[in-house]
Amino acid sequence: MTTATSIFEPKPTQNAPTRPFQTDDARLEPIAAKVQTGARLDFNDGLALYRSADILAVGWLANHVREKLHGDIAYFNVNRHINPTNVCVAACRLCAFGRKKGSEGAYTMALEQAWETAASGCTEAVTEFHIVGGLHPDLPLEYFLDLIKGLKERFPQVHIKAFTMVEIAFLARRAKLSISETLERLKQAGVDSMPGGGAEIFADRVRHIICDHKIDGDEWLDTARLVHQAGLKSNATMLYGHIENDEDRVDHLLKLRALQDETHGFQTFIPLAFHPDNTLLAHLPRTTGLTDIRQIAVSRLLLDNFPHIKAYWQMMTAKIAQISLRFGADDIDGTVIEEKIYHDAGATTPQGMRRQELMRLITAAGRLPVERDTLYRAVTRSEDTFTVAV
Ligand code: V47
Repeated sequence: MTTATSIFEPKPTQNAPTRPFQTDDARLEPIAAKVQTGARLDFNDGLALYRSADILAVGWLANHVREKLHGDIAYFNVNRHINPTNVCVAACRLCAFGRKKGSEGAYTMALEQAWETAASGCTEAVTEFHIVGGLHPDLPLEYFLDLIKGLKERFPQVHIKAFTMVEIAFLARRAKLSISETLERLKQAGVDSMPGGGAEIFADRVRHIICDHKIDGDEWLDTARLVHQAGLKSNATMLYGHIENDEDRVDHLLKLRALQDETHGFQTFIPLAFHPDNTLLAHLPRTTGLTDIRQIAVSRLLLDNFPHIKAYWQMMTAKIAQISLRFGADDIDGTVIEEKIYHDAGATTPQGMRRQELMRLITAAGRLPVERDTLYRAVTRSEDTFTVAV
């Protein structure tokens, strides 16, 4: 057993940048001054970071903040994704995963099947189940409560990170309960924290086009506030690389930052690159490596109150995730084992990655791999069991 340390304690780094900050882009100079003195960046700073041609200078600044917070540490976890159903009433243009009830490819797991899925395909003891799915028109809240209770009975040591703000709001409405009552029921069943999906882009103009039938941006934020007030941690995401502009992205990040000032309930921010294949926006091009790396860096710089920035390897590819560890990210996510949302939308990354391979990627980036649990406590392993530092 070890002891957890504060995220915000300065950590030592063997790779501290020896070069002073340099740039040809005069717009970055005042931003660099703010970053180096720990002052908060504003909306226009965010725009300048998105628009600067000097990606190395933007990366230098993000890396500076990242190393101040985490030194050389880069986190990963041993997790399993479970998607109990892809049946969804929302029909979002951005999504290739959701299916109408009864249509080809639609599935809903029986509870036994979901529990078997949880146990399958992994040879390493997972510390987290990541559970998200579609907005099913008929499944009652009890199905999800039984799913979680059954998982807790079978895998009491595994942290359950389940249901996006969108799913929670939908379940509450169907069960005719308030969000807080629904959260209480989910907590009692065994949900330990919430993932960050469904945030997409908060700006109404964009949201109306990419995910018209989901809760709006304010409702997503209000639900997250209630999650945090219920004593649960959550993550936050932003879907970029579709029809949004720089202003929409800065607006999204600053809204998350404002809520975090209020609740301190977010753990990790995960920028998600739009994958267009098999969606109603399939004509859009994919993001490039440079866009993805810049998004990581700008997120690290604007979200000064978020402890962690995750470069989700399955969405970014392992290679871009690895480079991101020097552009602001301190986490590459986990073993995953089975991924559907990105693979339905054309991802070519493997379905999962072994623990050893995640560690190799991190080490090769000159970082120190630390296995974490969902709450960022260090995990130590012997054979097939693990201990979490408390
Ligand atoms: O909510 C859906 C996005 C999210 C597409 O919290 C798409 O630790 C790109 O939220 N192209 C689900 N993105 C994934 C997610 C997540 C992943 C890993 C870790 C965590 C965490 C959260 O994926 C959805 C939506 O925002 N999404 N379709 C698509 N075609």
